[in-house]
Amino acid sequence: MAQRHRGHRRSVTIAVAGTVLAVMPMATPAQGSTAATITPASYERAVPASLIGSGTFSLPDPTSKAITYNTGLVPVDAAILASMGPSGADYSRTVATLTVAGLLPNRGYAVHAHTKPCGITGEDAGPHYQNHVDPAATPQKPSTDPFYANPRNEIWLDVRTDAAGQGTSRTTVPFAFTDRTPGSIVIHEAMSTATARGQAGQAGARIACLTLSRE
Ligand SMILES: [Cu+2]
Repeated sequence: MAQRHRGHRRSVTIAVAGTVLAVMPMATPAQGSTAATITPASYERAVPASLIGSGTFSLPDPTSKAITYNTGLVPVDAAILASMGPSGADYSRTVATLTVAGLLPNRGYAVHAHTKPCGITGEDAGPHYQNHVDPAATPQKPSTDPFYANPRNEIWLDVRTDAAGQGTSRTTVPFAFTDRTPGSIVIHEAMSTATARGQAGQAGARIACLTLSRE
């Protein structure tokens, strides 16, 4: 619980309290009928964004939401469904779920939320989404510090398929989305995500990607 009130979240709360009048008109479309009752105190408890994505994988194409970069491991027409949304009485947590079908049977796939939407190459999805962003990470050298690259500060959805190539996974993380949300779900070549110092979060080549949208 103490983590919620440190660092990033606190700075957002303060900024909102000072600028609530400027924020309110922009918030109105998303808040619907509750807009009239928004105050600085209640705004912080507004429901965080929910994200969803689904599709069947296609070869890289700028208009596709679900892209495979390795058809040997993620065949064209394999299917994926992912969702992320607030959980807990005060929306302080986020639940993420993943369902896949048509992948290789009886195989683990390492899967994470990444910061940006999918693109023509796997690298377009950016680094892993982190709640507290590793200050030492750079585009050339992504976070491998297990203090930041772990399944409580990132969203890991490593999945194992059954004999029919279907699988589901689910995780609950102890943070809510504030001003940032993930842009995609990336499937990696490795069968699970590394956790050791210097390797944490790594999972090999990016073999497929699903773009997430606000629900
Ligand atoms: Cu990843």
